[in-house]
Amino acid sequence: LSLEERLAGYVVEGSKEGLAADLDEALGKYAPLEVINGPLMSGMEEVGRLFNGNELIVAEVLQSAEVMKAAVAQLEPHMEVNESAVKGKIMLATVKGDVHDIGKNLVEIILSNNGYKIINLGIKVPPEQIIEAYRSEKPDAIGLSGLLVKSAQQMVLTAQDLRTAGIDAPILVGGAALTRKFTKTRIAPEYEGVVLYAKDAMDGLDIANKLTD
Ligand code: B1M
Repeated sequence: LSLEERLAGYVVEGSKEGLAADLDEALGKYAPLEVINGPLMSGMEEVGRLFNGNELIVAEVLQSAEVMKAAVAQLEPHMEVNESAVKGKIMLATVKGDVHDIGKNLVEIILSNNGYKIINLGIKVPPEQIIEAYRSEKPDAIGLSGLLVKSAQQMVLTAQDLRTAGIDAPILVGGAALTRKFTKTRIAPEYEGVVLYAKDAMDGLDIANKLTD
């Protein structure tokens, strides 16, 4: 197997044996984010496909998630750090009812490596908690992540609750079940401030940079 196939394989198999050495080798060829967005993500996509086809159970997907997290942790210190002054403060949360946090945590890494102070509220965060944290932290933007179809709907509810609470800071949304169109037609109309869709973590950084420029 090629290096790329082996890297995807660790995620699919949920096995860490040999992972560290292969990641070191990959760092000689690729930037850390290319390793994540390339072979590791294609492994995750395969896991999603297998899980969808009932060929994997949740416990196995959880092991794949562990491998992904370990890989990201090993790659993180090699990522480019932009030593600029603090550009802004961004709050991140996986919405109520959703436990998926690998994407959100990747967004945290990318933003904090590029001058942002991050308040990470974790997973399954209800709107009340986001509102409370917003009032005490006063971030420049609120980032919402969610991977389930019902999480897209939860973002609509969250936006409504934020508006009712009088909050109009920019909202950045991302996650697999979401689209730019859903963001524009379903979430944005429910909110006073701007609502922007990011397709991945780098896109999230570009948007944050535009917002704080
Ligand atoms: Co779940 N899961 N899962 N899962 N899981 C999906 C999402 C699913 C598509 C799999 C499938 O069926 N094919 C499916 C959703 C179906 C749907 O609603 N349409 C699914 C399901 C059904 C479930 C459960 C319901 C299963 C069950 O219990 N029966 C359950 C849900 C529990 C809950 O949330 N209440 C569940 C549980 C789990 C695990 C716990 C086992 C594990 C998560 C572990 C963890 O996160 N700590 C897990 C995993 C790993 C997945 C898949 C396989 C991979 C997700 C992932 O980490 N991808 C996923 C299938 C898939 O996506 N291929 C699946 C890698 C990550 C880097 O990508 O998070 O998309 P992603 O982030 C991207 C972009 O989306 C974007 O940037 C990142 C890349 O740079 N992004 C943002 C994300 N958030 C952003 C925020 C931003 C900006 C960009 O700004 C704020």
